[in-house]
Amino acid sequence: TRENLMEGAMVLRQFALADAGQLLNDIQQVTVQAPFRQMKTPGGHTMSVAMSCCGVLGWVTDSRGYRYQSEDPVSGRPWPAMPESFCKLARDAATAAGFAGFEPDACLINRYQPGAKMGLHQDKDERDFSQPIVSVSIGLPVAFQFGGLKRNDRPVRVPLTHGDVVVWGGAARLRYHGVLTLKAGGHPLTGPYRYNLTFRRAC
Ligand code: MD3
Ligand code: FE
Repeated sequence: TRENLMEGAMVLRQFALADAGQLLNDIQQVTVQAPFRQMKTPGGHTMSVAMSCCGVLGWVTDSRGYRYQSEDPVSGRPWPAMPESFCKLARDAATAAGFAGFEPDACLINRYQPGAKMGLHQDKDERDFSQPIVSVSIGLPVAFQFGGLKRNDRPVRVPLTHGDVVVWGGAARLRYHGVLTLKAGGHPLTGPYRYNLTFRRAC
């Protein structure tokens, strides 16, 4: 099913359900080469979400700031290539949401453990905000927060569950958003974790 969360934000419920096993295999392959790590924010805090990346560009944060770069700072090597299963899903979801021609060059892989969360923020490290962001939820469910264009705009809560795909474009692209604390649980495919893949056109 396709539901319009708000202008520009399309939820494709369970769009990735049939692909979840393949996606998890490919997450495993990528993270052998670029292991999950908890990065530091410019303010010196360690993020509770563990991250890895694949594709031509990866998103990183450290004491110098937030940015995209072509090397994994842990290994000094290029990020692993984006698996075909990732790329195909991102393109198909974007097309289904009205963004045919989306060619992501960056995929951020977020891994939430119990207690992990992501505070309200905007995604604005990319060059072209006319390009959408595609996000894929795998494993444990979580409550997602979708706010406005100002940090103080009261967010709405949206549950995101295994297999859900959201395409954020147009008027939704610069809205504040975040993820509430992951509650402990067990998922048949991911155990204690929630994974989120975010596909972007960074440059
Ligand atoms: C709404 N990740 O990595 S994905 C992120 O579940 C991030 O891991 C969350 O926010 C996660 O930056 C949420 C959903 C998402 C992604 C990008 C957006 C929602 C968005 C950009 C604009 C508006
Ligand atoms: Fe974000």
